[in-house]
Amino acid sequence: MPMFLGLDLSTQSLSAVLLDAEQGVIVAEDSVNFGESLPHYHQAHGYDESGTCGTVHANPLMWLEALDLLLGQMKSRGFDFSKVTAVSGSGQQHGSVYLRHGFEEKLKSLDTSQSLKDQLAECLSRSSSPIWMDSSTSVECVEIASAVGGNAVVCAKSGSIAIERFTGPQIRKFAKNEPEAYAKTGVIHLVSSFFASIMAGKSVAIDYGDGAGMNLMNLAKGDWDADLVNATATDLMAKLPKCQPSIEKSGLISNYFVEKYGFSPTCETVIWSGDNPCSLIGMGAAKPGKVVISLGTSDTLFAAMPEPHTDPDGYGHVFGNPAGGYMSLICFKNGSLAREAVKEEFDLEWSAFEKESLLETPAGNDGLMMLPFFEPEITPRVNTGGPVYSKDPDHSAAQRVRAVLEGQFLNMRAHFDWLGVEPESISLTGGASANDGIAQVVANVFGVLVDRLDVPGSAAIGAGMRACHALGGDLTRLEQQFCQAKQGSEIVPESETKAIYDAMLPKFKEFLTSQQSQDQKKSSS
Ligand code: XUL
Repeated sequence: MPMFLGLDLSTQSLSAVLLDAEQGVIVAEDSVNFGESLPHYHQAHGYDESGTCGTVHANPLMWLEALDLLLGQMKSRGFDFSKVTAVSGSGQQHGSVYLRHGFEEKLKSLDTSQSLKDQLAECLSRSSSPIWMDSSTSVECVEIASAVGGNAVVCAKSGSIAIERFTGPQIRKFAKNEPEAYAKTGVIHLVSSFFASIMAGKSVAIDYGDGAGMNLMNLAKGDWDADLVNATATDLMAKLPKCQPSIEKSGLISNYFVEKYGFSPTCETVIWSGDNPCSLIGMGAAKPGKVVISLGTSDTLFAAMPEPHTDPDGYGHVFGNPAGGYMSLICFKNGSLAREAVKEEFDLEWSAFEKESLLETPAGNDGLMMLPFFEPEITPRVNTGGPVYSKDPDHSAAQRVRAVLEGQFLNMRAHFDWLGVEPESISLTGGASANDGIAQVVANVFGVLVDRLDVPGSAAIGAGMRACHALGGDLTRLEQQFCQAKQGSEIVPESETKAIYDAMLPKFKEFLTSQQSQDQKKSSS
């Protein structure tokens, strides 16, 4: 029986799903939450919250400990790893891990009587990993862009302008601020390729999906761009793994996993990709036509792209589509972050976001608009110092709930025109997508049908599907098996609401622009 394991190393947890590609069913799933299961790292939400000036790092040892914990937990629950034909994975995008020369040798000689964390700690040349939430590299972005002739050049080459959370600017900051540690670094991995290397027992490639989120890869060539790499840091080319299509196999699984957890020595490994590229596969959206909104810590909107074209405003990105070709992605930092802030402010349950509760307020919220930027936002780039309201801030909890949701989805509508897609329907994924009230607001604001898939965790499932695809599995068949809309999950837009939101959109854009110019004045004074 062909079984494929998909792992997903996200911001807050490490999850696993096992796909039976014969029967088309998920046979097992399990997860470890970093904050709950590994409290000794003091990273309750998966990252160090004490960073200043936009610095957000996580502890890579926590990720390694989570991998041993998850596999050990699954084994003790009776999971038989010997059935796994191939394994691949998905990682939170942009985050980077800095490893000394000798990392590869260490991987080859791992001792099963010790943990990954204890054995690999000495390989780190930087004790923490900057992650996607880091916005501390504005200076480095300007430096890289001006070195290659401006952001239009960076965007034409890499699919995005120089972006603070992207790996290139993060590497530049490290090389500038800690030159000795940078010099001791033999290889720089993404979160995804770091874990892919652990599984394969050797340093493996970065795929086109996640590699495009670095401001270092030339999208058209599918390889590192010498100008961008040289503009980023000295000797960087020698520290980058290879760049490869997402479908590449990376050899048999490391003996560590065979001996310790009972994987078969013939189990294949497949290179990993980023969480959004993996979700594209897991949502059955690999071919152009489907628009996906993922509601996670950050919210993202993505779709496969027949031809790459870039966002003239510089907020959106073009990545490699793991199934070949390209995908677009727009990331909104204030996703669950903002919804949770409103929930906590009024001490609400998630039921307050459900359909019944939303009936307490009308679509359009009687003209009350909210810019839901509890944290500095990246799409658009604005730091309002907290949420901003178009009317007196003395609102009821119900008004505030509607305001945050309408603000989030109007902001998405305001920033996705460059994709050139008129969605006929939207597929929702991510933790909050199960909530019918939230799904209804998405359907109403965009004026299209919304569906949810029958499976949780599209990134892990996408990773499992990629593992099967790389071993010759048929992607169309896999989509039919694993990416069907859940019966009864469709949410139809309510009549008349489209007209309300069509009228509200220009007002929202105006409100947003006025706040952006206030923010610019503040930061230049
Ligand atoms: C995408 C992005 C986030 C992370 C979250 O550009 O930064 O969606 O991938 O894991």
